[in-house]
Amino acid sequence: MTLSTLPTVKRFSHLIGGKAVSSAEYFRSHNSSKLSDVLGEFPIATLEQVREACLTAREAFKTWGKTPAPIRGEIIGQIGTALTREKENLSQLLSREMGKTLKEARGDVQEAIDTCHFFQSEGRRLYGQTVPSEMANKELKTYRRPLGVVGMVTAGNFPVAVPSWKIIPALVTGNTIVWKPSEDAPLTSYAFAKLLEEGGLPSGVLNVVFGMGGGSTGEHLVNMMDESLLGKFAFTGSTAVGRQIGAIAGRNLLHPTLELGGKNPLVVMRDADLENAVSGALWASFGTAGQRCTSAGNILLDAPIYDQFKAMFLERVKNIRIGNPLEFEDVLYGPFINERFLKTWLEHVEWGHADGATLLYGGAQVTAEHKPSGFQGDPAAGPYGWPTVWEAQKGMKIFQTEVFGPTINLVKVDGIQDALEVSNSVEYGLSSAIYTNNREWAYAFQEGIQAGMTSINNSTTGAEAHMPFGGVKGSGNGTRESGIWVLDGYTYWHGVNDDVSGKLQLAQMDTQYLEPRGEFKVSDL
Ligand code: UN1
Repeated sequence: MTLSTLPTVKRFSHLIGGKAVSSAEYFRSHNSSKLSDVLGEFPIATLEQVREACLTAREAFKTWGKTPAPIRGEIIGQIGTALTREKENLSQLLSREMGKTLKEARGDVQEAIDTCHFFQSEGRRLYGQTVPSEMANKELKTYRRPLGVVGMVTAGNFPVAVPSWKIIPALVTGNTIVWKPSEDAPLTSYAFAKLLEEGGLPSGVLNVVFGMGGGSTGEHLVNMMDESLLGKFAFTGSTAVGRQIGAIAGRNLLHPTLELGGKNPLVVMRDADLENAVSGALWASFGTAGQRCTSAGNILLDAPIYDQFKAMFLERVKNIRIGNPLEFEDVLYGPFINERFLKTWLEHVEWGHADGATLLYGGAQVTAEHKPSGFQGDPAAGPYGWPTVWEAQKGMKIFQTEVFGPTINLVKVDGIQDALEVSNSVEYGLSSAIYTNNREWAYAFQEGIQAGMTSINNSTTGAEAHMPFGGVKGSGNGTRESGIWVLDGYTYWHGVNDDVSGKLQLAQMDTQYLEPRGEFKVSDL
């Protein structure tokens, strides 16, 4: 095939101020399950274009920030309607672009719809308080105010749900946005942005700039904090990049939202329902090919059930169905998001060997010559990993370090206190889970675990759209997404004193305090 007969690839644009804007340089997005299927070409925004997007958002903020919150909420409702109508098409596209199963892709889109439902009505609440004053004829009131222009950088593993956790609450509270979506899922992000626009957002309220992260568009957007063009930054991604963003935000006195990595423990106690625990562990380890920040990183097994769980788990692992999720709807997982994720995962396999961990199963790329029995279709069409199971110990590099891939460590512990100590020895603290029917152990875990989220008798994944999402330690800076808690991330509190007395009344000084009366002693009775 000569160059002139190659099928043309559709070119997409940035969305800045309601206009399609192009750049000199482009990158391509591929179908994760079929690398020959090119989904589109996307421009790489320059520093000047990112600055232009921020200035556009700043201009739009003047009107959007003053639009009544219930009206902003109605637009969020209309976005929810548009997403519901396009749910199936968007899910198919999402699955094609980043490789998660259709069931999960539908969940990803549904999480954004749920977020719209929640925040549509938040536009009619967004409560402030009336507070009693210590003086007569004085009114005290509090208001939530928007922060201005929010810069956002998001990851490719949840290309709809996770951006929606930032975009929807930021909009309903009156902020405007410059969003740099993941270079791993640009077409899904573009489609999502068009549905957001369809909901009725005025031009310039949501601006989308495409490109890479470090040294490219993402970094330019982060640097806009130093140019005082942003009032807030929100990021989902690695702990290393989160620390850099946090430092830049800090010197500009901004409080960023940082949702970072995890190495989430899933504990199985000696009394647990093992069938249920094995199902939860299998899903937490291998769902989305392990590419969730809530995926299980270590399975901590109480010593008396270690061997039984290991046997039951490995039996299930050997039968996992893997393949192109658009061709085979019943697979547990599909390909890596792209080759980059496969490469990092293979390096992680090497660490496991260097650590001296015992490889119980997998540990390699799936190829035509070497594939698991449950593999469906053509392994050469996309980057696939074997489900991989290690026996590991606290302190090993594979025990400590997050990796986005179908890999899990079995770690032996002895009793609840040991389970807690081993769980808390990683530097992350995002999600966690325990399987037990002993109330005291479940309670001890809930109280002792260092994590932002805990499941009892369920997997480490599965956060709902109206619960606080986020972690402690290396997993974030304490900000929370979703539910009412996210509102604090996108607003500041404005306290207003309204004095209607017509005279100068000084708090603390002119306050009419009443003296206590004579002392009363119970012993005098
Ligand atoms: C993520 O992996 O970045 O709880 C988010 C879950 C999903 C969200 C995961 N609802 O697994």
